[in-house]
Amino acid sequence: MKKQIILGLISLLPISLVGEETKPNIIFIMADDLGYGGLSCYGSETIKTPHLDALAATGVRCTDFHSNGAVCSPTRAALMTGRYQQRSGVGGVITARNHRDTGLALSEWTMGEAMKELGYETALFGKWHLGYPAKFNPVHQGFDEFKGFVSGNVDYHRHIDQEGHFDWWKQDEKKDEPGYITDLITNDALSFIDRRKEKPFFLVLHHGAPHYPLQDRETPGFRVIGKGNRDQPKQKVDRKAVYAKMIEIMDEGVGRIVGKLEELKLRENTLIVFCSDNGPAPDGSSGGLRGRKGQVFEGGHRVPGIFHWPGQLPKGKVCKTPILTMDLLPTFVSLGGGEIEAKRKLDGIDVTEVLKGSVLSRKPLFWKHGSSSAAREGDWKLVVTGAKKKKQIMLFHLDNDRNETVDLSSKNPEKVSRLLGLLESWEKEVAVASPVSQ
Ligand SMILES: [Ca+2]
Repeated sequence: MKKQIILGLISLLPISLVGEETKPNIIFIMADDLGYGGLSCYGSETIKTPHLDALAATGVRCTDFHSNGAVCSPTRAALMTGRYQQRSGVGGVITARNHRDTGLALSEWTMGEAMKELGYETALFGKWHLGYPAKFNPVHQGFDEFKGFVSGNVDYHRHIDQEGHFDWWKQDEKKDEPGYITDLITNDALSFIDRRKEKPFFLVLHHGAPHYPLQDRETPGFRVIGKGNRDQPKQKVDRKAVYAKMIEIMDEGVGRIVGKLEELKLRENTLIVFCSDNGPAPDGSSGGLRGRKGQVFEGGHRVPGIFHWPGQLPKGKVCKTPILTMDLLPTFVSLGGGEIEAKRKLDGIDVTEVLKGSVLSRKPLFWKHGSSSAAREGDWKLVVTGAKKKKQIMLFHLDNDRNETVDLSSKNPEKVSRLLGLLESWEKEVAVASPVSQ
């Protein structure tokens, strides 16, 4: 019986391998709370990121790339589902204190499952933040391998979350190992590439950097199990220097991964994508944009976005078309030779041709965080902040005023009215949580 099964598998192999040699490997790297101004290729004068700069200089550097959320979990839900995060019920942070039993529904069709269906070897290393119990683990959402943490942040050395829970996992079991998490994530990536290089692979790296706590390789661990402790006392850390170092160590990891691909002669057939999950916390830089993490002004969601694939994507191009996190799933599926079935009803779109230089006029785009929300159509952006008596409505024209300094609402009442209408319709539509059809 066993022999028959093995023979059966062997006879199927040539068929299943058809096309696989031409599929690109995809490596997706996401920083945590890295603002628009957080890399040297996006204007930082104090943080040196030569490896990401090189990818930007010889690939596509997006100046209008946006996280779907203004905070962590929502952006990750949009990334995994290819839809506005409200549709999967993850409109806010899945907090370590109050949401320990919830997570992204297993009935959602995720990016991991999509790529698995296309024959990819899949892994996610680093931050998940889409559910604490083992049943919500990435290995149950299409990823062959998971190593990392499931909360919003851990002590970079002791791997303890801000509520005092130990939080380092191998697959869906808690298992510790020594190391600084940014290095562990890079090391796991290198090991995965070595082990899985014979087949097309889809590798997701969700760094903790530069989210608090501010710790580089030398900053001692401080959290203890059983005791909530968000960030170390400010006076004990040179915050500016450590913050820069955290990003530079992540960049060094990008360099090691590119080096590994070159060593294995995989560079030509590998797409590397880099972005952030939301705007900066107070230690970071929005590059002059208004607002920061947790806000729907540009600073809260316009982030670095870099795409690099030698010979396939333009070299040294600046892409000015809006791209959102939710576009990555359909784009990766398309590059992997698949098609999105109509029944999925994704909000994200395949942006491959946009990255190659096509001009695209997008449907209106929306952001929502708490009682604040925003709608964008072309270069017009409506921002609504506060609730009831504190409600404030602003209108900006991003082409002339990317930093949202001049409120044009009183001069353009018709535009305000149109965008308000679109926003209200959208809010009603996505408020009904419904898993992607299976
Ligand atoms: Ca974040």
